Amino acid sequence: EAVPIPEPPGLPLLGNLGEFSANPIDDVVRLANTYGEIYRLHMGTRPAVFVSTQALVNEVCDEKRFQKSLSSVLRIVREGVHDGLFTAHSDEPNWGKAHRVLVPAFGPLPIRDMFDEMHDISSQLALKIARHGPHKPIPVSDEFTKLALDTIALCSMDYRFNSYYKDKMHPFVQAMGDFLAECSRRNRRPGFAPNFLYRAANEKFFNDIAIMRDTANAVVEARRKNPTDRKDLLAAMLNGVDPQTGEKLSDANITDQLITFLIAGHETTSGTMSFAFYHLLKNPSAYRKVQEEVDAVLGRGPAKVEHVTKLVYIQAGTSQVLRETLRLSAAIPAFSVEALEDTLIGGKYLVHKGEPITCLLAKSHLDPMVFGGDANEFKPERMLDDEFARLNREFPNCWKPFGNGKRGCIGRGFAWNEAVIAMALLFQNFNFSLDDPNYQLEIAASLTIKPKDFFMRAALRHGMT
Ligand code: MNH
Repeated sequence: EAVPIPEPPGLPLLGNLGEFSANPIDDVVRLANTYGEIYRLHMGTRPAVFVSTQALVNEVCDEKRFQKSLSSVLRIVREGVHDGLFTAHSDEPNWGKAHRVLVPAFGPLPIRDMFDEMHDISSQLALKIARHGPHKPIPVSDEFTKLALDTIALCSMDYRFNSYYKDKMHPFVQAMGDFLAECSRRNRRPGFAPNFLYRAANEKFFNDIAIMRDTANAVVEARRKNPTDRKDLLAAMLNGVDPQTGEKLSDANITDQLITFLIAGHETTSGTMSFAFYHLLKNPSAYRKVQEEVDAVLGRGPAKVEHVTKLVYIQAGTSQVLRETLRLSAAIPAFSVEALEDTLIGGKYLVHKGEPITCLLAKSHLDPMVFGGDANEFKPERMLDDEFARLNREFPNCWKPFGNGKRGCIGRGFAWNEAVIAMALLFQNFNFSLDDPNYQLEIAASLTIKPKDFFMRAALRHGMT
């Protein structure tokens, strides 16, 4: 009954490593286009299965049979952040402990309370754009990276990177980008390659990790010097007691968590916002609807916390745009699980206990069985609440940009609020246009994706609000 899983031909020892270019996501999508709903590669000697339809993704999202896998690139990321929340095995004690201690800090009420600080950073971006004037090409991904890094650090750690007041990105951003890129390269390095061939790269890898740890430790240091009664993420890390074990997080674990949150909390949100602007600038009717929604909710007055929920519920506006953006351009374009026991998936493909199965969102989010013949088009209408609910009911796990189950994203509400506030402020104040009307989307990929060399312009609609 078992049918063999297609395997592209490879070489001894190297396996299929020859398939990979500088943009591994493009490569695995290309292989899905050739080999279909499931295939297996050999990363050197390590097997790796890739699934790319809603039906197979749905099956492997069953937490009774599958769990989050760290056999893929995340096993390398662990060298930097160990058993931090993102890279811990589900059965490692520090995962449960940190999960219980940190989840409350990202609940709806704490996030609502972050409005003023999210607004603060968004206004910095708006003022900067206004002062540069309508002819300045805005490097979209860079500006949103600053927004997201400053926002996560201010809201959850009361720490100001003040990225908009600096010419260069904070060294953390460079170190993080290089670290993630190196993780991806190491993941595609043949197992037999002797270490000395990579001496310079290895030195830089550990130096980048040190820069990230220094940044995290500076944040903790700043808090210890200036005690507050804020109830933010950092407070939860420093003072929180796990109800189950009665223990607090260790200092080393706090460093791991801070780096994890600084990385996970800004790479993805900035990519999502950059893609949202890309899709809106390429789709004038969707752009118009967001504009109308923002004008209807905010008018010319100051943005307030009550506006956020209204922007989330009005039809075919900001919220649907974010959902559709995360479908077509999921900032984390794949995540991996593994079977708890050898098992058949799709009723016929044998996968082995522990071998990573990567859910290719970049492909399953385009499944024509779910999204129809226009699956590749940007249509926020399909994300209206009723339609979105129907899709998720009829095709469970068809939309997975925040990962799965108990290992799903802890910062989803945070990211959503941040993006809605920033978009509201930006649309209230500016008319945006493409810097190059013929811009063709190119993807810059590390563990997350962003539009590459993407520039827009912004003209004030009226005086700043
Ligand atoms: Mn987030 C896990 C996507 C914003 C912190 N996040 C995940 C996963 C995905 C994901 C996918 C699961 C990865 C896996 O299975 O290996 N996250 C996103 C996206 C956005 C995002 C698309 C924005 C848009 N994430 C954020 C923000 C924060 C954050 C903002 C922090 C404030 N995410 C996390 C953490 C985890 C995670 C921490 C790991 C949770 C766990 O495993 O317990």
